[in-house]
Amino acid sequence: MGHKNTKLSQKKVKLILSTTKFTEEEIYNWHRGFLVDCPTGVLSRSEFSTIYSIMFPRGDISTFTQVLFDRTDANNDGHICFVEFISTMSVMARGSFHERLTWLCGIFDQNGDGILDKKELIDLIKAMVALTGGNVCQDAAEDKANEIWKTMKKDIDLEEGIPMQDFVKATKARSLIKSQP
Ligand SMILES: [Ca+2]
Ligand SMILES: [Ca+2]
Repeated sequence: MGHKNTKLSQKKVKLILSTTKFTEEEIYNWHRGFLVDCPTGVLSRSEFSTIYSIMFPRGDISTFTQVLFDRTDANNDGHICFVEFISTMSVMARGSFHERLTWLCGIFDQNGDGILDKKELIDLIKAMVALTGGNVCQDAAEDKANEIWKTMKKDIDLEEGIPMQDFVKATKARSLIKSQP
């Protein structure tokens, strides 16, 4: 079992090459690093949370890591294998701001309807701030959500929520999220 999980076959490398922006050399480097943090070759939910809390020590990203774990665990077996891990890292480390924001919106669109409602937007704002090393309380995140909400509604007249594609395109929303509280 351990051997199966820790081995990086040519087939897996090919798969990763076709689905990520990494080169073959980078894939092997990431794999070596992955095995240092995770000698069994798969990450449990608690190991995953620990790694992220070390990477982002200043913000509370516990909600984010739970949601991210569920999204990264593509086959839903309760563990993250290297292929699942590197797919997520490709977007986080190599994606453009637009790609990362689209990806984050997808993570926080919890009911998967392609629309960010207010609660989803607030969770997204908290995660964005935490990931850039800041910390934001519920009230401040709500204020920011309201601010974005108002701007978006003027542009696209929506009552129910913000379609993800409009949100990602809205430069005002992007700059609001980018800026620290
Ligand atoms: Ca899995
Ligand atoms: Ca939604």
